[in-house]
Order: sequence, then structure tokens, then C-alpha cells
Amino acid sequence: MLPLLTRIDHVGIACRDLDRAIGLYRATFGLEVVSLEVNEEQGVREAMLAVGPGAVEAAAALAGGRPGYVQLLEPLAPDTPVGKFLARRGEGIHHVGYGVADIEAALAAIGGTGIRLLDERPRHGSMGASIAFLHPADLGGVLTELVQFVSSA
Ligand code: V0V
Ligand code: CO
Repeated sequence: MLPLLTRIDHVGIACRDLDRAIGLYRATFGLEVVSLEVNEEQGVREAMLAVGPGAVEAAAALAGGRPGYVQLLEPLAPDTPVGKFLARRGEGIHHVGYGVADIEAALAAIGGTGIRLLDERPRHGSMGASIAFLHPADLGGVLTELVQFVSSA
């Protein structure tokens, strides 16, 4: 069961203009968008940019079908988690997402330590993953996301 966190899945970055942010990461680092989604429940339009050697292909062997990502997040409205974050702190790192093997078991274990769960049950995340958030005030000011990726293979 331990350690609960199997890998770093993504770094979530809040931005005001998603297309501009994608352009910046492409021009600066040569990163490409592998998924672009609107997630109404989370209040975001988000892009996943794969990071790593031969990111998408090589990751099949390295990380069970999922490489590391930069997740660029644009709010759908001001009254959303990312919209409020931008108003309060401006653009920048919003959260860190970690891979877990079994998100229900991880939530039960982490909840048992007293860390506040923002999601008692997993929700729908990017590229078909199951996700759940942990309260930043209980984790040194870092909004932390658990990600269980279910391979379609
Ligand atoms: C807010 N705070 C943060 C924070 N957002 N601290 C660190 N990192 C963040 N991202 C702090 C804020 O500075 C305040 O601290 C306090 O929390 C309350 O802030 P607030 O503006 O009143 O915001 P709340 O309380 O309405 O909501 C904050 C939380 C909320 C974290 C509870 O944003 C939330 O539930 N987030 C989880 C969902 C989410 O973020 N979804 C978007 C990503 P002080 O000043 O009181 O000390 S979606 C995603 O990643 C997907 C789809 C995916 O990966 O697949
Ligand atoms: Co995320």
C-alpha cells in the first residue's frame, strides 16, 4: 500500500488566457498539447502538455501509459477555484497532481490522518482519470490532487 504516491502526474498552472499560455510553452519549450478539455464541474478549460523523452510513446513503458504533464488551466468564470485563485494571487502554480494506484484506498488512508479531503469521492479528471483534491491549508499551502489514471488498453 505504501507509499501512496506513485509518481508526479502533473503541475497545474493557472492562466488568464489558455491559448496564449499554450503558445508560450510551445515557443519556449517545444511542448505540445495532447489533450484540450472543458471540465464544467471543475470550472476550467484545460490543456495537458506532455513532458518527457518521447513523452507520449515512451511513457507507456515508464508510467503505465501516462507521462508527466504541465496542465494549463483557464477559468470558465470568476467564481470558480481557478478564477478565485487568479483574482487573489495572479497567474502561477495552482496545484500538484500525484499518481495513486487506488484512489478510493488513498482517500481513505489520507483522510484517516486528519488531512481534509475536498472530495470524499473521486471526480472526473483530464483524459479520463479519476481525481480528488486535498486541502492546501493542511498541506503547507499546496493544493494537492490525487490522480488515478485508468489505461484504455
Ligand atoms: C485557494 N487557496 C489556495 C489555493 N486556492 N492555496 C494554495 N493553492 C491553491 N490553489 C487558499 C487561499 O489563498 C486562502 O487561503 C484559502 O485557500 C481560501 O481561498 P478562497 O479563495 O476562499 O477559495 P475557496 O475556499 O473557495 O477554495 C479553495 C479550495 C478550492 C482549494 C478549497 O479552490 C478547491 O476546492 N479546489 C479544488 C478544485 C480545483 O481546484 N479545480 C481546478 C483544477 P488564506 O488566505 O485563507 O490563508 S481542475 C483539475 O486539476 C483537473 C480537471 C485535472 O487535473 O484533471
Ligand atoms: Co489537475
